[in-house]
Amino acid sequence: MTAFKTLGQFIIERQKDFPYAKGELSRLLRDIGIAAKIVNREINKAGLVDILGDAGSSNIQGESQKKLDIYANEQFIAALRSGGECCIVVSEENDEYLVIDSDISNEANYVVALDPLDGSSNIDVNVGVGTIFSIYRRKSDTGKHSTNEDVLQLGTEQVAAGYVIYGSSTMLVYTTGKGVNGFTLDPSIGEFCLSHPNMTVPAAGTIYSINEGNYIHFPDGVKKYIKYCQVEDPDTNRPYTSRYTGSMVADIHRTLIKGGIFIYPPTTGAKKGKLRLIYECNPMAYIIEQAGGKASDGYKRIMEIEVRELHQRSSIFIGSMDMVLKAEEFMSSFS
Ligand code: AHM
Ligand code: MG
Repeated sequence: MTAFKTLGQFIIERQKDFPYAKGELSRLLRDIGIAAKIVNREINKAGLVDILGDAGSSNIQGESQKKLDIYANEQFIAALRSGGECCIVVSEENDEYLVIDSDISNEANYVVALDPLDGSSNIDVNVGVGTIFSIYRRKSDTGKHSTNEDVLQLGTEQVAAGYVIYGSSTMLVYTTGKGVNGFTLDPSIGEFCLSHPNMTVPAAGTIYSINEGNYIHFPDGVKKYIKYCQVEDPDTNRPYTSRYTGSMVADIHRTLIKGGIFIYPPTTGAKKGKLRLIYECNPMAYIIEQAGGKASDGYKRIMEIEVRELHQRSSIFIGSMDMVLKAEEFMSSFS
């Protein structure tokens, strides 16, 4: 009898919690777990093989694609394709959404949105990177063509979301709307094992996480909130600590465990910030809300933002309830 619980065992145990308990979502999560292990293996040996560096092509946002971005994208899509539960994939690395096989013959009921390798510019310097995923139920009937309705769903319609962090250890953290659980990969047995059950984000944090290099381009509300974080006040433990890795997954993972706020605000050059709503902001918002935290664009709930485009961007203020509420106060008072 093993003392630990693997991701596979946990998913099967929790199957009864799922809204459509036919085992499809369980299989989908299992497939994502398998792809994560394959990507983890490649990332671990990134410095050893000729896989570092640019692949020479660009994605739709004009960012150069790293070889590992492309590799991770292919692995996740291949796992979703062979698993048979996913009909459409939205990926940061693909300009259009990808219909798995023919959408008319496809009986699969789930849409998956992916950032296959977030923070990939950090690979070259051995800082943690991650995969973010978001799962929706298909809206169109099986046997019919998929539509925009399937991919442009509100964040509140997510049935599951999670991330994998390839860091000092590799972890998979996910929610299906019944709390958040974290699993650490044990490389000796090749299994994700439940290590962080029922994760909750501390309501009051003391860490703020933002790229302050962009300070002069921030709106007044953000500038004044940063100054508030830096003011001396023993009652509120200020000045707060600043931490920013440049990998959203790593920064949110720290926020989930230690509390704090992660901000990617609007800037003068990018009115909606940088991060993408469907496969970065919404899944992280779902996880943090499920852990008792809050996710906002500075004024309103991330998961209620209307989704008009596949690669739509949104500003994000996410983390400990008290810190996000305070940042929102500054946004509405000064912006
Ligand atoms: P990516 O998906 O192209 O890797 O970009 C997203 C990343 C986030 O992980 C991170 O929080 C942010 O971009 C960092 O951006 P910046 O360098 O502007 O601070
Ligand atoms: Mg990303």
